[in-house]
Parts: sequence; structure tokens; C-alpha cells
Amino acid sequence: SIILTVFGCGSQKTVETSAKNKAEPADSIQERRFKLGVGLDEKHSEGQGAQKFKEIVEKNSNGKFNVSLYYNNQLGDDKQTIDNLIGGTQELGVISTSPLASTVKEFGIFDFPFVFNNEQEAYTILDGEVGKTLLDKLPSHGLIGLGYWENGFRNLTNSKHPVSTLEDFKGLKIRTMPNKVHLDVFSALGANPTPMAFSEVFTALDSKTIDGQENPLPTIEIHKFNEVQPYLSMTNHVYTPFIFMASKKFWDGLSDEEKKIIQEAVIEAGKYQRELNIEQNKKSLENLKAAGMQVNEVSDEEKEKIKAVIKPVIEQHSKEIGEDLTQKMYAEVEKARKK
Ligand code: 2Q2
Repeated sequence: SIILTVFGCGSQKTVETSAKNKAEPADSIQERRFKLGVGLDEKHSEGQGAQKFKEIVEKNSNGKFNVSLYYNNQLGDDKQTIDNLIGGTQELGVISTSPLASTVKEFGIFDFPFVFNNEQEAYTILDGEVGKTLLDKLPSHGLIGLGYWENGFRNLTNSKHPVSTLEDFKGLKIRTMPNKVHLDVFSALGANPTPMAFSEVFTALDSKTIDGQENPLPTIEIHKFNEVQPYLSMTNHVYTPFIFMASKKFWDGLSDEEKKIIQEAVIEAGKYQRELNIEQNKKSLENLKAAGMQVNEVSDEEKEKIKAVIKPVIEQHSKEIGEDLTQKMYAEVEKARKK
């Protein structure tokens, strides 16, 4: 067993902890270094949010915590990040929820198109019961879900032609995230979807291996997809959350006080990151137009046609994921709309 001598308020307490339970005394804060990996660039709100998180935890731990930041999937792509966290080789990571659906299928409800009309509706669901229900499913997989940040509403880019009607999707080779709902939706639209890790997308677009991809505007701008994608179609087809996770192996060794510092920093940095992402989203549209992208809207009439075609796909995935959770999400969105 480990003999821990804790000095505090002038009294000396010796706390004996058995080797099996490595938890620290509830109020202790130890010197700790941890790695935080994010998938996008430092300039993206995801990278800025990670910096804000680092500032907060290092301040609130009086410098005892030291966070090393890794941008642009340096520690691995989203699926690799999940494995790193489960294995305990990486302490913290922020990824899109979409690749997580292969580990916890219920996260697939956030890949259903056209669920949210705006960011506020997304926050109501993510920060409410549905979001919490999903976070509670993570520990049994060796993951701790600490909060949802914002990737955002996704739009389609491609190098062939503007996409303004259902017909225009036909035959387009579109990269999707490795996620069954995305693949099935783009197949139903008549496109030819290919799952691919984010870090491979630019090269695949540049070499014309694929015709297009879909992502929120800040990602399109900051990762320079406009340099190889002449057409931007404002489909706003799905809102993707980011999820901030910890390795359970790491988390279980922390004291209550240390957990509190990290959890509160995720929420505080998350508020900052969401606001920054909304700002970046507005600026990116102007910048992408100025950079020469040909931007088109998709009419409500065409969106209704798109929704009709993908309806069976959503019904199928709702069954697989669980009708009760899906219905609960739609009901909570309806309630939020009536407020
Ligand atoms: O299309 C994607 O993969 C992006 O939406 C994600 O932002 C990207 O994968 C990051 O999560 C990278 O970790």
C-alpha cells in the first residue's frame, strides 16, 4: 500500500491508501502533467477553446497542473483518440461525436440531419437530459464525457458543380466522417460516400480522389478547403457537437478536488468556445466568398425533397439506436421551440 503524508492547515495527517485504490485524499491537488489532443488547428475555435481550458486549469490548480496541447490530430485522428483515451496513453481529448457512434451507438442521434434549426436548440439538447444520458454511457467503455463543445452546422463543398437541388447530389464522391448515419444519408441522396479520417481530406480533395466533403464553415476556411473546392452549398444539413473526454484510467486516479477543477474548466472553456465558434462561423462565410468560392443556398422546397428521401434512413437508425431516446430528443427540441 502507499503511505501518503498530507500536510494541511498545520496538522499532519497520514492517509494510508491501498494500492488498489489510487484515489488521492478528497482535497488534494498533485503535480500533474496531461496531454490534451484536438483535431483541428490552433486558430479554430476548438484550438482556442483548448488554450482557454489550459489557462483555467493551470490557474485554478495554482500551477500544479500542466497541460500540453496537441493540435491537428498530432496524437491521432478521432478514432485513434478514442483508443488512446481508453488505453490511458492520452489523458484528455476533444473529438466530433460522429466517430464515437461506433463505440456508443446512441451518439448517432446527433448525426440525424435537420434536427436543430439553430445553435440554441442544440445546446438545450446537449446540456439537458439527452446529452447527459449519452455521457452516462461512456464510463463502461473506459471514457469520461466532461462536456459538449461546438463543431457546428455542416455545409457541402465540391469541385464539380453547385449543389442546389436533390438531383445535384447524384454521383458526387463525398468524403464523410466514419459514421454509419452519414454514409447512409449520402447514399440515399444518390451520392457516392467514402468514410475518411479528417487529416486525409485535403489531399484527397486536391488529388480529386473525392469530389467533395462537408464541414462547418470555420473548418473549411481554416483548413483551406476552399483552395481545392470551388463550390460551397449552404445545406446546413446537420449540427455536429464536439465532445471533451477524459481517459477513465486517468480520471479514476484523481481526487475529488482535481476532478472538480477539470470538470469546471471544460464547462467554462466550452462557453467561450461556443461563442467564438458562432463568431468564426459568420466571419468564415464572408471570407470564403471573398476568397472566390461560388456560394449557393438550398431552397426550403429542395430541403423538403431531401428530407423525404432520407426519412427511411433516419427511421432505420432510430430503431437501431432506440426509439425512446430519439423521440425524447425530438420532443425536447419541439418544447424548446415553443419557449
Ligand atoms: O469532418 C470532420 O472529421 C470534422 O468535422 C471534425 O472536426 C474533425 O474530425 C475533428 O473532430 C478532428 O478531430
